[in-house]
Amino acid sequence: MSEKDSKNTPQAPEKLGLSRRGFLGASAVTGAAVAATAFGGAVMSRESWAAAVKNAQQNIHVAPGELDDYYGFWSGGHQGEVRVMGVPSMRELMRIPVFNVDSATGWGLTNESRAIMGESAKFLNGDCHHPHISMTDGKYDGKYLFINDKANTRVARIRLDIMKCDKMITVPNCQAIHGLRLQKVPHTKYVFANAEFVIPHPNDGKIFDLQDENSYTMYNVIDAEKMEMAFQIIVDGNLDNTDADYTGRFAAATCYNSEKAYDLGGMMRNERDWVVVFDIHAAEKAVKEGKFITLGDSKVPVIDGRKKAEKDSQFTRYIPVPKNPHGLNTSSDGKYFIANGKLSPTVSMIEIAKLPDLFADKLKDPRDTIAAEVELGLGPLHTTFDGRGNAYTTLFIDSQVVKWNMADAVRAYNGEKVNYIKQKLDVHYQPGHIHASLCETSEADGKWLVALCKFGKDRFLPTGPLHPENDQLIDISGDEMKLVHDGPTYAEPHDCIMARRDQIKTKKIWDRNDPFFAPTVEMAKKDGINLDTDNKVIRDGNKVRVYMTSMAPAFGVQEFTVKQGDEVTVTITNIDQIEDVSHGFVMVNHGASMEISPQQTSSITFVADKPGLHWYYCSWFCHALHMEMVGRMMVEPA
Ligand code: CUK
Ligand code: CUA
Ligand code: CA
Repeated sequence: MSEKDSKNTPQAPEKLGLSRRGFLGASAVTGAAVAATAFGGAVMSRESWAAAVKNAQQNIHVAPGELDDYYGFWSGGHQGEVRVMGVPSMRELMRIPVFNVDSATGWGLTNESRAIMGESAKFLNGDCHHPHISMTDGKYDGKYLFINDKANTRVARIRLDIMKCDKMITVPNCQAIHGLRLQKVPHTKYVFANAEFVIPHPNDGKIFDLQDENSYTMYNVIDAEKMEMAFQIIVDGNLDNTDADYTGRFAAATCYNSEKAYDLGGMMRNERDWVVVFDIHAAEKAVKEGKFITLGDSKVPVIDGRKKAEKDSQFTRYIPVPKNPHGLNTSSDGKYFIANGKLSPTVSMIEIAKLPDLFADKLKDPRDTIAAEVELGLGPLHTTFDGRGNAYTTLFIDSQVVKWNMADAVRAYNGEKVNYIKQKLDVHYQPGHIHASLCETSEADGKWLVALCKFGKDRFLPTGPLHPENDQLIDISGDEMKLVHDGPTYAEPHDCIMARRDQIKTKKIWDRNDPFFAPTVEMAKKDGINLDTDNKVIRDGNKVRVYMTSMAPAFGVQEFTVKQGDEVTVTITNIDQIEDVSHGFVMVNHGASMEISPQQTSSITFVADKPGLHWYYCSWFCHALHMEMVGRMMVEPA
C-alpha cells in the first residue's frame, strides 16, 4: 500500500489526530477525541479499504480525449475569479475573470469589460465566495451563474453560454456582500444577497455606535434578469449565509452577530443567535404598496424587517438557534432550512412546512419550527445533500465530513434510539464548504462530493510559506463515502457548484450581434465603420480610433501613425470563423493586452505617451506564423 493510500484509511486518525493537535492547539484535542470514538462503527480492514479506494479512483479517471460528466464552477475567493472545472477529473478547464484583472483576456483592461464593471472598474481586487447557477422549477437552467464580491460589495453575473461576466452591480447602502443564493422556484427571478456588516445610516461620520437604532445591515433582493436592485430589507443583527426554499415564498439567512458587537468577545456573548426567515411574497407586496423608504441618493426601496416592526411588516421572523451559525442550506427534498452551528456542535433543522404558521402567528414560539437540533461534531460549517435523505456536513475543527440521515436525526431528536450518523470521514484539512453534485436542486444525484479544505498542509509538495488549499473529491455513490482525489487550488475556493454537462450549453464562436460588445459596435457605426471588413484609422481631436480585422496570421492594420499624447483606441474584430482560433493584441510597454476570439470584437484604450516606434503583437498562439503576427505604432513627437 502506498503512503498516499494510507492517508486515506479511516485507521489513520491516530496519526492525523496528532498533526491536528499540533496544528490547532487545545481545542482540537477534544475534536480528535470525538473523531476517534466516532470511527468505532465504520472500520474496514486496510486491504478492503485500499481495494475500495482503488476502485473509486478508476471511476474518476477520465482518459485523455474523454470528457467529464459534470461542469464544476469554483469561486476563486480573494483572487477574484471563477474557475471552471471538469468533474470527476478535477481538471481546470477555464478561468473566468470577474472581480480581478486578467491580462490574458484583458478583463479589467478592455473597454467592454470596463463598461460591464462600471464605476467599480477602479477596483483591482475582489473577494468572491458563492457561485450559484440560475434555476427553473428548482433545476439548473444553465443560463447564468451569479457570484458575490465581499471586498467591494458587488454582485456579478456570468453568462454560461460564453462563460464571461456580463453584468456587475455595486449594492448600495451596505458593506460587504457575503451570502448569496438564488430563488429556485418558479425560476430565478431574484438573487438574494446578504450584506454582512452593520453600518450607521447615514454613514457620514456622525454616528459610530453600532447599537444606535440607525446602525443596521440589509438583506438585498436583486432582479436577476435586469441585474438591478429590486428592494432591501433592514434586519436586526448581521447576516452571514442564505438560501431559498422550493416554493418560491421563503428565504432564510443566518446571523452570527445578533449582539451587534464589534469585537470577538462581544460577538460570542449570546448562547443563541438566529436565523431570519423572509417571506418574499409579503415583502414584494409591501414594496408594491409603497411602504418603503429610500436612503440618501439611492432610489432603491428599503423596507423595515427588524423585530420591532415584524408584527406589522409580516415579512420577517427570527428563529433563535445556537451559536454563531454559519452555513444555511435548504435540503434538496425541500423540507428543511439547515443552519450550521459553527460554535455549537449542532445543526438546526427548520421545518419549512411550519413557516406559513409562523408568519400567521399560529405558533407559540418561533422555536416550534425546529424539527431537530442534530449533534454532529465540532465546528459544523456547511451541509449538502445526496437526494437519498442523507446530509453531509463539514466539521471544521474535527477536519471531517459527517454523513447523517435527516429522517433518523429527527426521530432521534424526538427520543427514539436511532443512530443517525452514518459515517465520519477524515478530510485534509479544516473543510469549509461542501458540495454534492446537483445538491441545490430537486435533482440532487448523490454521485460526487467536494470538500473544500482550507489547509493543504502536508498533502502536496511544499510551496513556501503560502500553501495551496485542498479540494477533495469524495465518491458518495455507494453506502460509504470514499476519498478519491486531492485537488490543490490557489486561494481560495470558498464554495463550488456542480451541474451535469448537458445542463450547460456553450457557444462555439461569438455571435456578431452579441450584446457583450454592443457598445463598441455602436461606436464603430458612428464612425461609419464596417467592423467585418474595414481597416481604418480615424482621428477625432487628440483621440485616435484604429479599427482593424484579424485573421491568422495577420492584423488588418500593420502600421499606423499617431502624435505623442494621443489617446488611442484599438478595436479589433477577429474574422476567423474557426473554433478555437483566438487572437490577442498586446501593445508593448503600454499595459495593453486583450483576447479576441472568433467573431468577437474587442477594444482597448491607452495613451501614446512615448515618441518612437512601438511594436504590437498577437499574444494567443493562433498559427504557425503566430510570432510573425505583428504591427507597428509610429508615435511622432509632440
Ligand atoms: S463562507 Cu467561506 S467557508 Cu464565505 Cu460560504 Cu463558509
Ligand atoms: Cu494571432 Cu497569434
Ligand atoms: Ca453571536
